[in-house]
Amino acid sequence: MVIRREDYRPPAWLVPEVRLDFDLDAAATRVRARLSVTRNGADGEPLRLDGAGQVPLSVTVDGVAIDDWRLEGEQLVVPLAGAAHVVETEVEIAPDHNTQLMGLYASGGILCTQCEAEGFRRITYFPDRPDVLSRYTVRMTADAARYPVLLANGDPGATGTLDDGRPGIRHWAEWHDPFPKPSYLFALVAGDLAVNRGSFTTRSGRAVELGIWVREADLARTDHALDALKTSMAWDERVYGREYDLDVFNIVAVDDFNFGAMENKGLNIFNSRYILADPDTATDYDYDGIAAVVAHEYFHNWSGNRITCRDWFQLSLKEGFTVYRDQGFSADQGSAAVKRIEDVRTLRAAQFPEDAGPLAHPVRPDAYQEISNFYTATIYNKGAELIRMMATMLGPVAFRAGTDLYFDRFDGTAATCEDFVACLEEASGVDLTQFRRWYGQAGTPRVSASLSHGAGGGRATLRLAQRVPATPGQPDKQPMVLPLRLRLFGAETGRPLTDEQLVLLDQPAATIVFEAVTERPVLSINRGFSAPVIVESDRSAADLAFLSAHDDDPFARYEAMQQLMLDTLVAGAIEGSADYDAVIDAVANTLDDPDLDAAFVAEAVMLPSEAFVGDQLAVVDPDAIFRAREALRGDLARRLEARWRLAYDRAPAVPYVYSPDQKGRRRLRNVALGYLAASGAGDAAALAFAQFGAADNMTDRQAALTTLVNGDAPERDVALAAFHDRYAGNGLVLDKWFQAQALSARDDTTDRVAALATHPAFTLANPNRARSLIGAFGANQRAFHRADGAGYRFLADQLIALDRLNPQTAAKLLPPLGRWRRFDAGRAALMRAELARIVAVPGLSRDLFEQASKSLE
Ligand code: B3K
Ligand code: ZN
Repeated sequence: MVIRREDYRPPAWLVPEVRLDFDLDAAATRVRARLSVTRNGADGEPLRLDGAGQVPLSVTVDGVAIDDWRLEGEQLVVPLAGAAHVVETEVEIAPDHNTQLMGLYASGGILCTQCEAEGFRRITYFPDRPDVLSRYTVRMTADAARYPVLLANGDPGATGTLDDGRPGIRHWAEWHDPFPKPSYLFALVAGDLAVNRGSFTTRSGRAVELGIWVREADLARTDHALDALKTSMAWDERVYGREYDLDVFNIVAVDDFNFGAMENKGLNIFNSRYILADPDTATDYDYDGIAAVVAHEYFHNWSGNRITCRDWFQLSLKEGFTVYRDQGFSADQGSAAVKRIEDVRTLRAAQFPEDAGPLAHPVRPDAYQEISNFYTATIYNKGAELIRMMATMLGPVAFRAGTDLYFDRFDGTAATCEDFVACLEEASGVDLTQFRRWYGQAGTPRVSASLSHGAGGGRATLRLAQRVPATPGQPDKQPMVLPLRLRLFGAETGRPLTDEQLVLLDQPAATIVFEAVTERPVLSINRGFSAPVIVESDRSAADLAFLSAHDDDPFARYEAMQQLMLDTLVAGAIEGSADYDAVIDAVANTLDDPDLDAAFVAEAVMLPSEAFVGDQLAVVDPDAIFRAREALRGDLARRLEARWRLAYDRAPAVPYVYSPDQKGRRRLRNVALGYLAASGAGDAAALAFAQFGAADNMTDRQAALTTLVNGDAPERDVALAAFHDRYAGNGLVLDKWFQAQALSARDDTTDRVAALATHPAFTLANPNRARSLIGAFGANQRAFHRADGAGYRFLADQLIALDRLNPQTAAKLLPPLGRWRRFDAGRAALMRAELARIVAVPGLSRDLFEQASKSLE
């Protein structure tokens, strides 16, 4: 069934108050729900409550059992006259049979919930839609030994023990959340948990008790998350004027979780990989990710919880804005330039391909079959870019005035993307009428930029044109508003010739004239990646090399280097060889520049991914791309070997501290190690193996392992075995072991991955483990796209098996198979055959069916 945005109707009944009573047990949990309902629509409309899988054991209205209820599909329909009633239902559910990890489920002995988007209906009958906001009171009763800790949303209330004649001691706890919220923000947790406590005093003096709840054995790895939480709380007060509003804020980490984390009001539930860290088991990248996700979920308290979404088509209202907010937070913790580089890389790796493929959809979609499929890079990351563009156009002061207005006006409501844009517009006076097209039109705009310079007159002319490609269901596009930050530099002197200006390209084409340009200008455009577009310019290799050395915008400097590398790799992939000199000189210059910090250098000297090179080609040839990239990599490695050694030695391993400076040094050192291995230097494997053994932290150990896993030195198997044995008890680190092998550049990776799927430690039941092998493999361009189709067959087999357990996670891993249009006829046919095989599976989930069938179209 297709759900359409245009069909939105306000709910017929509201539920201002709800009381839930849980008798918790892993095998059979009883849920009694008491809903105070008030009519919101026309007389005669019955009350419709969503359910999924359960049957009502009893239904009462105003205390009297009724029998005129009926089931329509999974909905419980209760005929009601009048304006207000109390409706009570009782159901029984089985958390330990819940492999979908939606609703109430068990993870390693902990009972926990995940309700967004439509999981609450798997717990109890309810109008499970985000525009029904209720005050919740929750009572949980459970075995005191097995579930000593009982948590829910809001603030804690009464507790007690009871002697009801059942074996063991049972206890109960009540929680009350004074803030009306939609059902998707409901949460409870019951388990044997230890807590790392902290406190935060808000700027108005409210004392908040913080708690990070984990298994006792993991307690020592929770300090970083707790620090990140406190830093986030202070940041949101300072930057957005947002203060926390309850007396407690709890976070629980569980091992089985479908995505990163969930912003349930006052009780965030996290995938343990975004909480647990110590130097021995987590990389710098993991530390960054933890801080970003802790901040993201915390920021949702305002952008998502205090103001939620009217319907799921508005998902980017909370997700795009909250990603923008967490990006700003992370940028403030270290190098803003490097953070921007990382965010743009993510956008290009995940969102651009989505926008160019069969699953392309606007930031505010028009229709869906399964909402879980729309938690995408487009909603999240492109959504954040839309906010960023508006912030750029308004400037910081007006943007903040706009967000203040939004938070003030819509607090306590379920709002729309339009509401948000209208607030920015009203507070700033900037007309965003045409900008709104960004919400409705899918596809990545392409901008062509051509700069000419009249010989004598000193006049430079910049010709810009935009084109938005057709996407499924949207053949014709209107021109967008593209905010392009640009500046000209003098090719001879290296000096800026103009100030930076913000050009709003809102027509199909525009010409910009610069007077009195006294030397040949070089164009720096889309600085800071001010618009999420693809720029096609006619800049020469020499001009790109020039910008990579002279641009004063660090992102533009990085971008020039990337473009230079990309052009070289594309030429190499198409022609079989290319001139590497410009890249080699530019990389040497960057390595030699004493003014650049290590983190930036590391980013700048890394080659674009194989996938990104493929995105530039009319027909992707994974083998040719791999060869071209290895050739350039090898040449860079050999011709600059002395410099890589210097870079490696200049950043000696020191006792681990997670700080921006040390992180950057480790990154550069490990990039240098990778190049040394690519140079074929006789000592490279020994160097990597020595680093693997001596490292006092996971960043260096994993980098060394990755280097070895990509090669065939004898140290490879020794390191893999040692790593496995050392971390056999740590699931999150074992994920790294699987992932390193799934991403390996070796020829035999496809077969090895298939063998790893039968390893005793591999399981599809844990989403992190499934992603570490199958998800990583789908991203391995050469191994996945092996010409005989073995990679496609493997992925399809795994997805079909995973779909029976966990449709949501299976559907997330499908997109690599849907890119068949980008490949040669042979591969395309093999990919389509696997998609067709998936679609034909009897009893396939709606999740996987939607993704696979759309991918076939
Ligand atoms: N809002 C959740 C994501 C829920 C995904 C449901 N399929 C986490 C987040 O974005 O913060
Ligand atoms: Zn979010």
